[in-house]
Amino acid sequence: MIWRSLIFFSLGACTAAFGASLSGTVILRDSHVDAVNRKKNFSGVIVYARPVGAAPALATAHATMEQKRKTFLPHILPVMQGTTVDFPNFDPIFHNAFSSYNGQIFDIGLYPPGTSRSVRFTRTGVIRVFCNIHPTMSAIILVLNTPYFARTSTNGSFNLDLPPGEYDLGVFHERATEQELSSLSRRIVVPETGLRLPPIAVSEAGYLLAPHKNKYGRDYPPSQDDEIIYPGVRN
Ligand SMILES: [Cu+2]
Repeated sequence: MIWRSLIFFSLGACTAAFGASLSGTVILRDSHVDAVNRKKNFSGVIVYARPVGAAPALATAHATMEQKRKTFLPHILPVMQGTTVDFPNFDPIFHNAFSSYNGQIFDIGLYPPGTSRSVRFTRTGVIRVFCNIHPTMSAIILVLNTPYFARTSTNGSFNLDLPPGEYDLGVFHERATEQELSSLSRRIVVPETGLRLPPIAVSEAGYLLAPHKNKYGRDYPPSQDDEIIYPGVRN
């Protein structure tokens, strides 16, 4: 459980001793998702603030993306540039996390239950993560050049601690287009007393979920083939 203690240590180091807070609420619009429309679930949006004029050093921390019950957890993982992400496999079956579309391309190979592999992410960007065995598994690693970011809770609220100063504010939501997200970027000044932003409305209009291939660029084989390819592996 070394990765867990490293995460707690790194988060504690980031949030301690900063004088100001940046808070607000994100509202999702134009969605086709039931949880958004009926339950007003506005969770999972990342709000980040990059200090103006500063070039932060690469992080040396670790973060974790678990593979459990054929699911990547968390589904969206924001990390600072330079962070090493550990991919522990808690399932009784093999997994093979990879990304080959944009951001930082990687392939950690097929690895057995109870083991972990790691990747250090040194380039900023949106990395879409898939499993080469299980087509339903997907996740996103958002690599940011700032340590100041927060994830919205169910009601859309967010809060992050940071030093007072000038920042470029950014928003990431997996079901928003790049154009929508770039229109939400703006420069802000956080005073010592903190800053509460007006509500941020994020539209999901125009977003299309693109189907993905396996790491060889081919369609996934039928699921019953898993047992043939990996004898003895329970799926
Ligand atoms: Cu898998």
